[in-house]
Amino acid sequence: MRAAGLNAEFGIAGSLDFRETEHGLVKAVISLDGVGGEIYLQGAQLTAWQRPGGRPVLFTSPNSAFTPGRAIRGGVPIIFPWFGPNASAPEAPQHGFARTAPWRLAGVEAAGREALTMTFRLEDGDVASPFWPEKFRASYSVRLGRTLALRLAVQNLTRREIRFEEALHTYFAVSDIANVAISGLAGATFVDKTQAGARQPLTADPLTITAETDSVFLDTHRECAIADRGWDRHTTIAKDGAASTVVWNPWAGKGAAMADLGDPAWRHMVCVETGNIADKAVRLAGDSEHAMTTTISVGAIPAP
Ligand code: TA6
Repeated sequence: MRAAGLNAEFGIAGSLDFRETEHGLVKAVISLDGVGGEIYLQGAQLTAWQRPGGRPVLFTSPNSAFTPGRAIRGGVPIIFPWFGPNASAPEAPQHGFARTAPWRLAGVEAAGREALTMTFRLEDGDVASPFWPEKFRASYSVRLGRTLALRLAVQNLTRREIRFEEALHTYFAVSDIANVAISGLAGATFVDKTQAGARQPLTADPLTITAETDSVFLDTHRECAIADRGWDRHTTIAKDGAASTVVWNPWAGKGAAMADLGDPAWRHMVCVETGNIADKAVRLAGDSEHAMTTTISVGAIPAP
């Protein structure tokens, strides 16, 4: 549905407006009391979230493409139904089809001007993927307020078990990657994708980033936090129904070479992703549903 139709059905004067972009995408612009955000219908991709008087919490690359069928570099890409390359189909798109798929807006619920919840739907018929031809219904809700709550639920519409990976691939804005310390992962085993997938426990506490970092923590259920001493910002990432956490920054070489990221943009983002990946992929029984949630809160760095 295009912007005019969405405004007629879901628009809320002064709070929720749908717009066509110059390259033919449709986005929702949310403006509440001090809280703002943007969500593209393509991929149901949240690309901006601001809090009262605060800097943007999410990072979206100034060099990102915003064209139909191209993944937007930033915000919260929905990774589903596989993470990374598709092991059985090298020609399949990296990170699955959900982040470039045409999600449908199913509902909007406003809590005055404090918060707004938008719910999106995607079904197998919307994508007809040859790489994962399962019958499914995905529902994704975004609650924008002073905190951000994201929920991805997948229904198995078949009568047999299906397997899928998933992640909310969140890009956090940071003052500079050198100012960042990530807590909540110490002692957890991670797959180091910069070291050919070697598995080792994280000994550093907190995790700081001084080189390319692409770490998949397969079995962590704890809350993580990003402390950014450059902005005196403490971002808490709580989760439920998600066993894996990924920490990624491409660093100088890869970051500068990415046309939709570049230098110095790579210095101003870190991904801390919530998901169910590899060994922790979801194995969902027939006629059942799995839900994963993440709740993101922002405050000042607590006194030691
Ligand atoms: O989550 C980290 C990662 O898997 C990295 O390996 C890197 O590929 C990143 O995702 C971005 O992937 P993309 O397909 O968006 O360029």
